[in-house]
Amino acid sequence: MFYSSIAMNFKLRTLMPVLPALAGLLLFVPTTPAQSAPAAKPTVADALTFIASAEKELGDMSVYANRAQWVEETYITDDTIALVAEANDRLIARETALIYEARKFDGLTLPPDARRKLLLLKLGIALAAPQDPALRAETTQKAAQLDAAYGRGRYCPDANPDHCLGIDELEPLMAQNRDPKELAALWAGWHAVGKPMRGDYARLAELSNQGARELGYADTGALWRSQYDMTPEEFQAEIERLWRQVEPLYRELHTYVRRKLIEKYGDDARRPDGMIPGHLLGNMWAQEWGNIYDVVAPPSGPMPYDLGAILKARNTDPQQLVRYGEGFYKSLGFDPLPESFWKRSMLAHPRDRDVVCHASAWDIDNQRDVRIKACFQPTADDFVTVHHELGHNYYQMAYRNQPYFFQNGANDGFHEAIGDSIALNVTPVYLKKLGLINEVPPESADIPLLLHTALDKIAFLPFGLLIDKWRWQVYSGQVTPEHYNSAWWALREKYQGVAPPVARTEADFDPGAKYHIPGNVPYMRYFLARVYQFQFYRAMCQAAGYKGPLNRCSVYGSKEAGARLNAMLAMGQSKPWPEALKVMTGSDKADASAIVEYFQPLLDWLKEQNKGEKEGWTLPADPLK
Ligand code: X8Z
Ligand code: ZN
Repeated sequence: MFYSSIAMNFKLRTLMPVLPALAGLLLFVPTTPAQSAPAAKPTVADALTFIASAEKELGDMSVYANRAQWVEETYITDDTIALVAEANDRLIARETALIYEARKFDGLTLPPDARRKLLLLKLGIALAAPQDPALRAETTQKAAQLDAAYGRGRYCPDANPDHCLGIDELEPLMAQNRDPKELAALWAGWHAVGKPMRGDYARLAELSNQGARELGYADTGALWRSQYDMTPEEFQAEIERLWRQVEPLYRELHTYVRRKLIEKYGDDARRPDGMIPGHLLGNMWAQEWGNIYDVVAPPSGPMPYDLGAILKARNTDPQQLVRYGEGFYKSLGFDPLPESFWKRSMLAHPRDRDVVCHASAWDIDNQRDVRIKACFQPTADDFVTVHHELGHNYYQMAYRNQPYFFQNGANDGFHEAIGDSIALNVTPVYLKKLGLINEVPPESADIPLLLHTALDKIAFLPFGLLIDKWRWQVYSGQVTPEHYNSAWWALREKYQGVAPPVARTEADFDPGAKYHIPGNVPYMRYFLARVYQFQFYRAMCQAAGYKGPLNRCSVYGSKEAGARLNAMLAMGQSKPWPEALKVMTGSDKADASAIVEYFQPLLDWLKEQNKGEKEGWTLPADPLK
């Protein structure tokens, strides 16, 4: 299984009461000989045998599909695209058939683990495909082609075909360039990669919706929202509850950053509606803003150190970057990464072929063949990404002794939160231990450090929320293909208060320029993870016996914190996520109080800075109304 790509989604399973809609599945049960003769009523023993054999079969098939996808994403050719589509086609076909077959055990009283495994089997398919073999093949081909189209995406400045840039090269430019015209050109150049995807994306949405409906869901969005041990409606309410808790922090940050950008860029940053132009925030998608710290820093608070510059000056290579991350996990008591990790991972952009650079963590054999695929650069962003990806790999290794159906995160947001909760421990004290900085800055540097972290963590929240709000609208049919781009921007404007730097029309398909859309990776997990990671981090700090302001805690070297974390990781998906959360934090409720506590000193400071400043922005009329 791998985080993140298409086939990974097959293992996104969680405990849910069987949806009433699944009763409709009877209509689709393929005719088998057993149905023509009166079949003996299945027994509990039959169910256990079925589960054991389904686990073995799907486990074996997943290894093959993982290998195919690994080869494709690290060597994109028309042949590898075809191979991965075929492997996924076979896997979806078998999984779908097993889902139907499992229905015959519905009336039985099974042991709790067996019942959960059957539920996870039934609910855990994220790229649903129609039963019809031709349509299923079209689904997996479209999915593989879109993923590859993103990987192959390039921007060639001045239309010079000899000088083309991939996203791994564009990202550092977006981070460092401070010329609004050049930034707008980089932004528009990369966003053009989405354009040709629109038709394929619309077709894939149609096909996966058909597959979801055949399985008894309203649409693919409803299928995705069913993965959280609660009904899709309860999940939506949960998301809104968390957003309400954190939205005030975002609005304060937005107000402050907008003023600072206007101070620096003047009319290039000023808009009558109060929104921020999306190319000035140091990130291609304006999803994390830490890279423009220098632009928004208070005069009294330059960043005490520039981690990116330090890594660069030391010529830190991708392997060394990962060694730093591994060192943290080892200090908590986790094993070193297996030798095969170093041999088989792809940590840098190979010079001679197309690859999917977007970072992901893989578990090829559901045992210890874990890997990272990334095009790491010596930047502060990638320092965090290393910890993020290793969080996936250590989760995968921690639950490897679980039965196959339980080898997954408690929910997908947990999987995304682990590595980030570790990265929160990268404090000045820790960096000094690594020898990356010489002096620990005084406590007066807390506000600059918190502001820097908030630019990444808080700025991300509305972005994390809106990506799947858009997809849910697409899947439900509320947004049709001719409104894809305007609906995308309506959400970006509403939640982020961020506007496109150049005019957009329906000739553009800007969602395609964000990996997870062509890559078919659900995104609400990252919103959840932003909340969970502070809960996990606070719990680790408590386990380590830390007392003091949360933002200064680092659990480096604490075996107690490691044991607490490992207890949750080792459970995999064997229990509903609230139980896993309880093991880690003592509470079974997702709760933004930890993130609020962490940033409270900054929030007070921002309110002070924003005095007299008009907060918020106005929206244009809704294009759909
Ligand atoms: O996609 C990722 C990881 C791989 S699961 C690098 N992230 C999201 C993104 O880049 O958009 C991590 C943060 C959000
Ligand atoms: Zn991730």
